[in-house]
Amino acid sequence: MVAFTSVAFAATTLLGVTAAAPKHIRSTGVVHRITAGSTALAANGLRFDPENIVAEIGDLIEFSFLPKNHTVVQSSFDKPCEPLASDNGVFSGFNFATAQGLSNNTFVFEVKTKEPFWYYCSQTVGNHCQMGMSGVVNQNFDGGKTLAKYKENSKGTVTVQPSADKLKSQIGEIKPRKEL
Ligand SMILES: *[C@@H]1O[C@H](CO)[C@@H](O)[C@H](O)[C@H]1NC(C)=O
Ligand SMILES: *[C@@H]1O[C@H](CO)[C@@H](O)[C@H](O)[C@H]1NC(C)=O
Ligand SMILES: [Cu+2]
Repeated sequence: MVAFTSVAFAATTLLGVTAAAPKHIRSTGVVHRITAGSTALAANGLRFDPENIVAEIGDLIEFSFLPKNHTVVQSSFDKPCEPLASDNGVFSGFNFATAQGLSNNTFVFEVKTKEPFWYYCSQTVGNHCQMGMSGVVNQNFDGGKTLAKYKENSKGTVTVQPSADKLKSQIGEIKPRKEL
């Protein structure tokens, strides 16, 4: 095991793969569970819970969905309620509408960098993103780019969908939800 680890490390170094974007990520086995939609009346249900988490490379982020019809879309800090310009961000698709209780499926993706990962819900009926339905993984707690600021900047924006196909998910997997 020790020998294998050092060989793998040496190979990685030779290929010049940086720690920020490793080709093969070693899974940590840690799963962070986030609920899209909340039962807290104060936010009218339009929240991710928890909405600000710290995760390591190789951790999994698993979203479960409460009513109503939420999504997860990766975004930049600078353009709230819009997908990444590169078009290769995480998108769950509108695959988790539920009338009552948690949806049967979850959306799961792996943490690939320690850079802040911003995301929002792209449901336009009720303007979820503008109402504050957004979150972050690995916020930089030293700077001004806070989740509170992201939410403030969301007001007055127009939500953009990552794809014309509303069901198309990318950079993540739809998996059956397991009762804990
Ligand atoms: C969920 O919302 C999307 C976007 O507003 C809409 O196209 C879709 O029909 C909705 N699905 C359900 C089951 O309500
Ligand atoms: C979720 O699973 C339950 C139990 O298998 C089933 O009765 C229900 O119809 C499913 N809901 C949806 C929206 O598919
Ligand atoms: Cu939503």
